[in-house]
This record gives sequence, C-alpha cells and structure tokens, in this order.
Amino acid sequence: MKRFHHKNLFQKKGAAKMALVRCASNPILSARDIPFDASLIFNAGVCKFNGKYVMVFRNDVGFSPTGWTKTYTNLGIAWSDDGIKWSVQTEPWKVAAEIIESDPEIVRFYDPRLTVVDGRCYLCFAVDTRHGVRGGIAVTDDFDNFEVLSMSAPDNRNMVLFPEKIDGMFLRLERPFPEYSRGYQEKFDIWSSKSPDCRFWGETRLVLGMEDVPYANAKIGPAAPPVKTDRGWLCIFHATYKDKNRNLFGWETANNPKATWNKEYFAGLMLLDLDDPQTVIGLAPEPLIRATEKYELEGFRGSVIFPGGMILEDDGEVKIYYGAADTVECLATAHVDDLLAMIKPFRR
Ligand code: BMA
Repeated sequence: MKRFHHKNLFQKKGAAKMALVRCASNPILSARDIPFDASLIFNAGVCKFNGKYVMVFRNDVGFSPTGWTKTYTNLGIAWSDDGIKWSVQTEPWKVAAEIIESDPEIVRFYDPRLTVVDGRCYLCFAVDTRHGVRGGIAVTDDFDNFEVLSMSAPDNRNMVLFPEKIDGMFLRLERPFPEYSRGYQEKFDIWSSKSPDCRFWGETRLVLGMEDVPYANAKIGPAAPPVKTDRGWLCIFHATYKDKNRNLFGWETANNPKATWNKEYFAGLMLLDLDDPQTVIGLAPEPLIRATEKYELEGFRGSVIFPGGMILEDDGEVKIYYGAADTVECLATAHVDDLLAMIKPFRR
C-alpha cells in the first residue's frame, strides 16, 4: 500500500472526514463529571449489557497542566441509557482494586476493554507488574464479581476479545511488544491467539504489521472489540506516528523536563476474514480519526486518539468511544456502510 503523506492528511475530502461525526457533547466524560478524585479520564471500555450501556474508564489522578502531585491510577464505572449521557458510580470501581490486591506483583491496572460473549461480559485489561506488562482477561455477570481467567506473559497489552466464538474457540487480538528483537525500537504489531476456554491461549499468528499501515512509523495495537458485518469483522486499531521534530504537546512536560512526547496516535480501520479472523482482507489507507479538535490536541499528551469501544447499533450506526489526549473520553459515530466504504482490499 502507498505510504502516506502526513502533511496532506485530510486536505482533500477524504471518506473519513465525510463519514465520521464527533458527538456534539464531546468530551462525553471528563474529570469534572467524576464524584471522586480524578484528573485524567480516558481509554474506556464500553459495551451494551442487559439493555444498558456500560463504561469502565481509566482515571489517572494528580496530574494538572501546571504540575503533578501524588499520582495514581484507578478505574471508574458508568451507566447510560443512550450511550451519550453517563451516570457515574460514586466510588472507584472496586473490582479493579480487588484484582490489584489479589497479586502483589501488580502495581497498576489500566486500559480496560469490554466484550459480551454468550451473554457474559469479559473484561480485558493491562497490568504493569514488577516483572513486565501483562494482558489479563476476566469475566463477570454483574460487574461486582469478576473471575480472572488468564494473564499473558509479559510484555503484552491492548487485548480485545471477539464477541463470539469461532469454530468453538475464543479469539483475541493482542499487542506484544518485543523490544529486543525489533532493535529496541517501538515497532510493534497486532497479533491474535485462540482459546477453547479463555484460559489457555495458542495458535498465535501475526495479523497486521506496523509497516502495513501507511500512516504509522511506530507501534500499532488493537483498539476495540471487532464488530461483525456481512463483509467481514470490522476492527478499529490505534497507530502511532513518531516525529522527532514535532513540538512537544502536553502537560507531560510540566513536571518532567526530560519528556519526549512527539507521537501522534491515530485510529485506523481494518477488515478481517469472517471465517478466519486472523487474516486481514482489507485496510483503510487513511486514518479514521486524527486529532483535530481542541480536546484532542490539548491535554496530558496532545494528539492521542485511543479507541477502546465500538458498538454496532441495529440501524447501522457505529458508536466509537475513544480516549483523547490521554485526558478525556469522547464519542464519534459513523454509518457502518461508510466505514466499510473506506476499506480497500489488502493481504499481507
Ligand atoms: C500507550 C498506552 C496508552 C496511552 C498511549 C498514549 O502506550 O500507555 O494507555 O493512551 O500510550 O499515551
């Protein structure tokens, strides 16, 4: 696929620009909506469960544009009837705290994703441990009690589960980050594994290479659980472009003179084969979302678009939930046919 010219991005009327509508009330969730200590609300997992929308969001506490105080991460949970207006539970979500407490190795829990499979809700999450980053999967029926089913070997994160079993197997997308074998650079790719029970994972295959994405020059990773269409599994991913000469954007520099934030995170789209979802059959040559709005460009880390939820409604509307600038949670919508129209045939 042709490499991409970042300068020319969206100067012509691209399909992405036409198809995607940002929610008028963006950001749909930010620190001021949270009834407990909060400063950065982002990278949420969202699904529809028993007739309600549910969101589990990440809350990084203690950051401000002028300096940092004691910092820590917890998670919150919110419920909604329309997927736009949210009612936030008054305390941090105790399940995340319980998972941390269950293992003295774990130091931080973040970036949840939610998928409903056969009526049960699965939570994929990342944990920083004393010996590396692990991707975990837990299951619940009520959001109060979770059973942890599996934890990957390090370093691995950005796990998302498909919403149905294929040939009797659970399937996940994941993003290991093999630094040693990639020349100690952030050149990371999207992989996939299968499991009969969500505990034991194997048949691992590379799905999409970083170099396959025309607008990425660093890591890519799965974003939200795929949605099923008649043409294939529609998947959203994040893709990173690093520019050494780019100005630093973000509060990250406030307390960290050594900060080197010069990355831009895009949302991209790919299509996976319906029967063999570890095979890519299509890719959108341009990003689906690039930071253009103030709430996307400015924040802790400016120009980060980090989707974690994608819901296909009965009328064909797709709701895409994404963290913006590592600071707020946003929503954009598009018709599924317009998203599919962006995809060009692709095989790696
Ligand atoms: C990634 C993850 C995400 C974060 C993104 C941009 O490596 O840490 O949680 O949103 O960087 O900072």
